[in-house]
Amino acid sequence: MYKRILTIQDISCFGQCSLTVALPILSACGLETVILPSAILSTHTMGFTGFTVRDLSADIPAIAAHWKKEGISFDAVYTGYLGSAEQIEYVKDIMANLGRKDFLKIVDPAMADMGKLYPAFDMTYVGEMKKLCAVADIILPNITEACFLTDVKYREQYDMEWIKALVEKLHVLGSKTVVLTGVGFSEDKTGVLVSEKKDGQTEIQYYEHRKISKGCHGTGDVYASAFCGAYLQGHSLFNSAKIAADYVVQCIEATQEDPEHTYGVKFELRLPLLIQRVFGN
Ligand code: PXL
Repeated sequence: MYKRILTIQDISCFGQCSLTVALPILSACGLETVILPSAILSTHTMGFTGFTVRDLSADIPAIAAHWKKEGISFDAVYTGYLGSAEQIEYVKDIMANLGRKDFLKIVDPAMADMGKLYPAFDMTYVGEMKKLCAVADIILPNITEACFLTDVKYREQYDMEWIKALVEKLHVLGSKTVVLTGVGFSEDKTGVLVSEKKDGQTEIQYYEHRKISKGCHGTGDVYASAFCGAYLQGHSLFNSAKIAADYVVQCIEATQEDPEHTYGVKFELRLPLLIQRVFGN
């Protein structure tokens, strides 16, 4: 099955995040990958100062109109870091107009980490992101993003009860499926929690794995891209969540011994392992 996915996120020219990781990972997973750059930045915004930003919001309606005229449509859309709060309305239009049968809407509300919003964003953006999550089939927030989306105070330490209540609030926002990343209950462990609403009931599955280091840039994008690749290639929700988690761990392992490589992970070196998992038996 040859599927076509549209991914909408920024191009950080340097820094191994957003489109520069999503395109190669989705392609490696055998998906025809169409890109819509939300903005172009010289680097990503964490750990660099003086980066350039060009917001491409104004170009999006004409691009979408051209696609519509050409009859170009998609099996799935996956959004990440977007250029502006105003842009989110355009993204919702694309979701409403360019989907094929069984169209899947996947939103990574990439806007915050470690208790803080990324420098480019404010509460107006958070408000618009809530609306985008409301129309998504699957959302992939980390705990910080989940807190901003639900107006819950961020915590570093928590238990399963607190996580379950947080996830329930995310469902209330509108999304049937929540893949919550970075959920760990001890120092050296982290994991991913998958929560699905089915006939009014919540079904929760949790995959715990090793935590190698405290936060590497771009791993949220590597995770979401690998998840989308595995899921659209036919793996179950939980299996896709596990494949993506294991891949991120392998990418961090490939990077951690290089003290100069602080801006992203060497995800290219572990693509063969991801391909094996996605296409192997
Ligand atoms: O990895 C998320 C991301 C994407 N794009 C830009 C960023 C970040 C995180 O900081 O700054 C521009």
